[in-house]
Amino acid sequence: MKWWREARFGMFIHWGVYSVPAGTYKDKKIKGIGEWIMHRAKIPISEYEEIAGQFNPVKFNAEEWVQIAKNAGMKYIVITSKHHDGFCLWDSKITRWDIMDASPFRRDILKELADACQKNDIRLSFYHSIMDWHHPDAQAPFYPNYNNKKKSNPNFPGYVKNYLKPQLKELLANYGKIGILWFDGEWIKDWTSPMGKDMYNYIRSLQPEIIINNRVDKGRQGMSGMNEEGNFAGDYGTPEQEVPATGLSGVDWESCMTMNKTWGFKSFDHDWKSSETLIRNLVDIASKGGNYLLNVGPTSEGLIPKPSIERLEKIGKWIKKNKEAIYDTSANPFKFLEWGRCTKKVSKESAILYLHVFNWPDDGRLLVPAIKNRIDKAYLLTDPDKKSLKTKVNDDGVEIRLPKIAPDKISSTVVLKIKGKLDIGEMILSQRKDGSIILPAIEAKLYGEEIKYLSGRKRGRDYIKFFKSTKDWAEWEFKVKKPGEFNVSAKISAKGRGSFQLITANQVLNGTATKTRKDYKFRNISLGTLKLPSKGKTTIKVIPVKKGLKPFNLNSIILSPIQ
Ligand code: FHN
Repeated sequence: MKWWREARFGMFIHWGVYSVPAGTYKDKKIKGIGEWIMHRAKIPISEYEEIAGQFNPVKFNAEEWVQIAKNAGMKYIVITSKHHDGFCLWDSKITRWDIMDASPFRRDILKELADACQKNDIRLSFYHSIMDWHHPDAQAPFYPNYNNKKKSNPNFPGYVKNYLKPQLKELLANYGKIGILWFDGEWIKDWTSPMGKDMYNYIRSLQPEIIINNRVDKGRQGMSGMNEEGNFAGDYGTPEQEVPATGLSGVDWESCMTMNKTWGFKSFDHDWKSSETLIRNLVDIASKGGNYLLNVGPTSEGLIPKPSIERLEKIGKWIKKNKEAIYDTSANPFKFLEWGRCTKKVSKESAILYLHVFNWPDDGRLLVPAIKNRIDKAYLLTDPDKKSLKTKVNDDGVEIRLPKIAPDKISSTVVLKIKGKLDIGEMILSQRKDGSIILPAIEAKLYGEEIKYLSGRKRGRDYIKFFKSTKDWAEWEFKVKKPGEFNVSAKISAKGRGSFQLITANQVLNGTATKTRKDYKFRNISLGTLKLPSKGKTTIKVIPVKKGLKPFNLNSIILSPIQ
């Protein structure tokens, strides 16, 4: 895993026949991700094969794509050798449903890409779908519901033995050393965990050093990559379209994300994430010890969409200046940082912390909490002279004096070199500079049988799930630096009305959770005002109060100072 852990950043490419309709079928805009159009638009296989007859990406230039990835700072490429529609982007001897026989293009795309990757020292990897909507022994007979989770095809084992495995053998025998086999489509009824384990061993037998993701087995939905028996499957976890709130501890993991809303090209999906979001995603993921697999969906002409190229160029510019703080770094030792993120490089006798400052402090003071080491030096990574920044140790940690203007408005890197083995003291939540106190779900101590913290899944799940029991409660300990009176609110989502209390040493506030649209659509519930009269450690407790209440989800408690 060494090269993979050092790489931190890769390009995902979803490309195939689906880029021809590009989201539109019979003049209708089809909802959902573009590469699923065959299923969502219920396209009969014969019709879909005619569409393949129009797939002629004459502007495809492998060298160009690899240069775009390389200049963006990406170290590996994962391309869909075969997505769910079964169409093969390489010259397969096992089927005519491939780029050589079913399209006018008649060039081996993966071969051209493999050569370009080899030339540019980029690791080529294959995304390969276990689910296959075109093969008669797989899901084809389930038309029009190609993604049928209830039905089994009695011939599926034959598909695995005589089609899936031989094709993977072609891919691992003819295109050089492959970095990762990125399985997908493992959720179907026909695919079992024993098949996954057998497949893992089979792939490993073909290329002993290849990395295999956890979707070779079942159960990746847990995002911890644990399979149904609760064992870790494959070599790394694959959270999708989200960053687990605290990373996935103890395992390697990679967040795969789109740049707009679709993996495969859709002509009318212009909902592009900003370069700021993409760069901060990269930093956030690296700070939690993960890799970022960022997707492009090329057009039917073979071009990466211009908005994708523009963003990748901006990411590349940022990485060029900050690469030391991303590649070959490891997860940060802090639980939370008010101003940004942190990555690190540690050795026995010293450590370097890379402080990624998103919110540059107006007063020029950056607090790095809980550090107990002596500071060797602090400087701006992009300062060619590495001019030392003033540092001051106080009982909250180390304060660094920064220049007025941030070197980069998206994320500026401050290097903090420390002597000796990294020594982080007790991390206690403390009042922010603006006097506010944020108590996030992730930092609560939970008491009771059913209550639990649910972290990262789709759309940023990050909350304490309160159940019916009034024996459950959540408690935060935090440090008050500026006593006073505060407006108190709770960020809550709920399926119905749920009452609860917020309790401190000498006050009780009542709140009622009201129904919200979705679990992850939080609403700020005002709870009234609270006096925190003295400095130092304070505890707040939140407890449900009514029997039979509807479960509610608590994302955070916010105390805003009343000026
Ligand atoms: O169904 C696929 C989808 O088309 C896309 O390939 C994503 C990328 O990780 N994986 C599956 C959905 O989880």
